[in-house]
Amino acid sequence: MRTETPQPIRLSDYRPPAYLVDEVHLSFDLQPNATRVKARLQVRRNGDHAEPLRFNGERLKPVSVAVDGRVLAETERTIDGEFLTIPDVPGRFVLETEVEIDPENNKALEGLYMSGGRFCTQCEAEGFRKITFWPDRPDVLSRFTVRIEADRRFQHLLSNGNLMEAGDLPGGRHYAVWNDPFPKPCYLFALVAGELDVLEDRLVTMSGRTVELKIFVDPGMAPRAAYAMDALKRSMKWDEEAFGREYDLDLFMIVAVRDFNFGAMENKGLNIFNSSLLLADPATATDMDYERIESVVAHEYFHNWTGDRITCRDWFQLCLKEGLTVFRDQSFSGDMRGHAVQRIKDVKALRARQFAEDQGPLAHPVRPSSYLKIDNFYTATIYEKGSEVIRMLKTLIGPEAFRQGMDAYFERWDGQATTVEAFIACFEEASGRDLADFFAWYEQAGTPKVTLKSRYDEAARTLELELAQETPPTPGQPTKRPLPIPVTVGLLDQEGRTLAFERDGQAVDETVVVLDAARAKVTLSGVDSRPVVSALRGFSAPVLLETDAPAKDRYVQLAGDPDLFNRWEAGQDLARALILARAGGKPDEVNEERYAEAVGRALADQAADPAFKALLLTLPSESDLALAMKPADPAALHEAREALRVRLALHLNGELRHLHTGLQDLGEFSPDAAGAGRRALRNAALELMAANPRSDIADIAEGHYRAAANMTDAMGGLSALMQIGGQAYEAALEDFYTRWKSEPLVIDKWFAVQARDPSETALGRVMGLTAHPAFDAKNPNRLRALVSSFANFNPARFHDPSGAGYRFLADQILAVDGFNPMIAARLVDPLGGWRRYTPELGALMKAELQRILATKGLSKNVYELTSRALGEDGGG
Ligand code: B3K
Ligand code: ZN
Repeated sequence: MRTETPQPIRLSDYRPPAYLVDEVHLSFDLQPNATRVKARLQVRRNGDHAEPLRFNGERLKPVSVAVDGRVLAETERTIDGEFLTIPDVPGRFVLETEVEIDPENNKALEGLYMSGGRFCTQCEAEGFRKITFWPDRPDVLSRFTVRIEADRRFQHLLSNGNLMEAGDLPGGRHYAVWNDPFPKPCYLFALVAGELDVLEDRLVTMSGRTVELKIFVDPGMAPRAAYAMDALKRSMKWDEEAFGREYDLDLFMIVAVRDFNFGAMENKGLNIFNSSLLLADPATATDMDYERIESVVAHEYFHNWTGDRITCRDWFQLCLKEGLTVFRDQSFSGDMRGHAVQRIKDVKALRARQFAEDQGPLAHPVRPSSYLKIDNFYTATIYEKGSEVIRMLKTLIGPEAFRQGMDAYFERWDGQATTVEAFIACFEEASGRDLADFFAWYEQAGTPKVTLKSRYDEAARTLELELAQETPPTPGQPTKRPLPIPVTVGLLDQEGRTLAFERDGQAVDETVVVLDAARAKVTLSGVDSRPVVSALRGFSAPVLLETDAPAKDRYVQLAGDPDLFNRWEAGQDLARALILARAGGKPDEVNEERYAEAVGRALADQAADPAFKALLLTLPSESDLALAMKPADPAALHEAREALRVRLALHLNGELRHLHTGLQDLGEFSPDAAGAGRRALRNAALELMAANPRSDIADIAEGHYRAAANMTDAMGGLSALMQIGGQAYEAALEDFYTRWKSEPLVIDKWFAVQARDPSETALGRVMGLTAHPAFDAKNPNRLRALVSSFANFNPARFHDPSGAGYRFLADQILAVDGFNPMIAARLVDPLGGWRRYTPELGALMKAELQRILATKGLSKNVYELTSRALGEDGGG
């Protein structure tokens, strides 16, 4: 057990940096096991104080430290594994340090490390301190010049900014010098060195400047970067049009690496990507991969303004760049692929991850107020809920004021590190509104529950809406205040036609009701007939909505609510209620049948987009359902959900087969939204057909797999076969492996599909796969494919009543924590919700958390999440 309890960092303790670094010259002599880093910093005392200089530095082997050219004796400075401290320094001086680091043995993948024989870096949030001594905090902005020297087999030598100089050196070595004219925090520093192929293109910006675009990838992979390049160009143009933001350097580079802790990183002018989010061709990538590549390329590019040009004052302000940039990438994807479908997908992700977070021990506000390891706060709340908050802001003040506020923000804060308060102030000025109440969205954790009751008065032709809100307590926040919640409302008549009404004397089809107190009443007039209320259209606020509307209203909405989000939502609500009823021992067969019929009618709608229909066909996920069942019983939910799937499959047999045959892709593959939508619907049809117990279904699935001309269809076939099981599945798995064994990204999919198998034998299989020669826990993609997929997407088996699924996960966490704490900590989450499950399961989950916490030498990352999950702060 730990002997000392790590101390949290608090927002209220923020102090400006004691020393600033205006300029730095870094010089790297790259050797896999012994890289030398020389740093020459122009340091300046910030303010009038006599504090010693204290710079971060971890896992650095010091060689020398000099102030203004004089090497300090060991008695004149302290280096303790966390800090370099120099008690006595002048007001302005040059600090020169030299250290040695070991990239080859850096398996935490933070700082400078090696992936696939190449050097690369990851510095956000606190990795730069593993490269050199530095005030490693985002509010120290410096101009970087970087010299890289290496053996010539490391063919490309890359860093941020513009290439100033390059050439050969004696002894088979070469060098390059880079300069980044934009001051930046050290977390945006990047370096890459190695043998890479490059895909090049260029783009003329809105002011007529030509920007060189280069994507560096593993040798032979350049053609697979074509889609990312296309997405990059579209993103650059979109940011000019939607936000007036132009790219600022002459060169923009992206590098793909195989070993990366998360998706991608927005280093200034040199984005580094997990190769899974960059490389795609029809044979090896699914439509979902294409979609994610497009959105992540956009996200990292958009950071150039929201993150790089304007950064965060401290890590508590993380949502300032992340929530805002997610909002920007979601808007972009909506423009590219259709707003309704995009919105549904975004809300599904929000509910699955963020709502779950809010219901667990790790619930925290969009702007948290304390942490142990900032790595643990790259959460769905900061990202996804952070984006929802911006979206509500735009709804509340309107698009013009929103754009004006953004313009003011870019203008005022360019080149600086700032806060959420400063950001919101720009919108207060632009809209002339007091946003003090709105700010509570940043400070209060938890998902508000909104209830809506409606009363129609036929004689007066009025509809009274009575709204109320309540946010349940979250750890550390026992009482909650009301938030301003925009609820977009429209009305339908009983036939599903739009019903116009009046609000404050104005005739409208839709209105935004702002619920800004615990309860409120609003009266809509001119309502000609008893309406169906379509509320929270487009999911206008991240809340749980409960209404007193009868189920029949949902059927009207499912048949034709013009708000496609609510049309989809109506189907999900109906399905959720039926599954929960069955899981609770009260199956409602009549309405199950009615629901199947309604889905059939919705599928027949010729006007509806296939991508939308694919979403209609998919039932709420088991983890979504688990949030609605108290206490959650994953086995009962799995069975009940399967039962509804079987009913749908039987009832819609004809339609599904028809879709499956009719939507076959005959022409050339196109990754665009239209092509992807058709494939999504065809694969969703197959997925549902797989629930049909009839024997010819296995043949159809096998045929689908064998005939697949692209990875989307191959995976559609393989996962349908996985559900059916048996010989055909085993044969397909073997075929798939043999065919793709030299393609790591495809083999990740092979692991993931097996991890999601809900059949009884799957846990044994998953455990066996950890010994497979292709399994490598040191590669985060591979680990995620097997272990996270199992724990997050296979509730039926993860929650095995024996507790074996939990034990497996805890063993993995402990093993991975030995070399990669950031990744180990991400695996804790599935155990964190133990209080939401049946007492038997909860106790088994808790026991595994306790076993983890009792382990010696635990990282701060895993310690923080485990102790919080247990509701303890120390663990003794
Ligand atoms: N800013 C990075 C995330 C860094 C995570 C560090 N643990 C990628 C992104 O959000 O764009
Ligand atoms: Zn980001």
